[in-house]
Amino acid sequence: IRNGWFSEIQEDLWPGQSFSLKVKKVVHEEKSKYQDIKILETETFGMCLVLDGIIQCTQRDEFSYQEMISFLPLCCHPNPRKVLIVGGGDGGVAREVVKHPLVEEVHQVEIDDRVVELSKKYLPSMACGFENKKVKLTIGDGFEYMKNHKNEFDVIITDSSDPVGPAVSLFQESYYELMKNALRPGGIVCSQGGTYWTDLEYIKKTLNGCKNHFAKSAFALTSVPSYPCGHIGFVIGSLDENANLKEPAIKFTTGEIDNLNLRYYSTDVHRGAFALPRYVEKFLYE
Ligand code: AAT
Repeated sequence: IRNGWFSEIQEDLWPGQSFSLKVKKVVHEEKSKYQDIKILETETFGMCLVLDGIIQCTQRDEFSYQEMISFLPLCCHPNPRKVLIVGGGDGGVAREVVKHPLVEEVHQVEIDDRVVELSKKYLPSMACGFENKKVKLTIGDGFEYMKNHKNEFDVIITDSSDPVGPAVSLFQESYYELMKNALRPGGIVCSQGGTYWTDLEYIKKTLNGCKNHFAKSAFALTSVPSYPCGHIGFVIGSLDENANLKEPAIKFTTGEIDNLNLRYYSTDVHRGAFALPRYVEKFLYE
């Protein structure tokens, strides 16, 4: 933090560029067993969680990411009763997943209990997800957890940090194989996948890892101003060879969307999320 500004500098993942936020106050700072954690109160984006120098979420725009990583896979599944969340220590994805009327049970495995504790204290609008009775939180590594669960979940959402540090394993092909085995028939996965402006090669590698184990796979997008390049993508896979990921299996009406307090996700936004620039479509799919 220099002259009141936090800059998200990460020379390996997004060389030569950085997004900055004007900071009112550094609310908390510590080194946990796994990462450097900062909670910042920003001038215009509300509270912000930073791990190892990378912005994880801000109060102002988190709903775009948390709604989309949750409802894209949930709405692709005709009956998502049991859901697993990997990562997501702020609680925002849990908050979204429990909204879905068919979801009965949510299991979550997060590596760093300090992220959870600090989110409960400083990011209650997200951490409220942990208070729901359907949510069972385990502290541990998502990759290791997956090895011990077979034929259990309908949907697995991987809300992980970027592929540096503890999250690297969650982008590997072997992780997709483990997820396939942890799913029930017809299961769906959705993982944070980066942006095509800086990670196109990496996205292709992750997507191919998914493709090798899932009958259907695709890349979808959402807009998040506080993430690098202002948007982020998701790698989605389905075990159902008849699935059409672009068309929701369950379509909420506008009234239902409003009742669920969804501000970003809608049936039209779901369809549009899979529309990719031609050069990206060609590079990833052809
Ligand atoms: N909800 C949006 C915030 C995140 S948080 C990512 C979470 O993944 C963190 O809480 C981190 O502790 C956790 N995590 C990292 N590695 C693992 C692992 N191996 N097992 C379980 N949890 C893990 C996503 C931010 C995206 C940033 C985009 N630039």
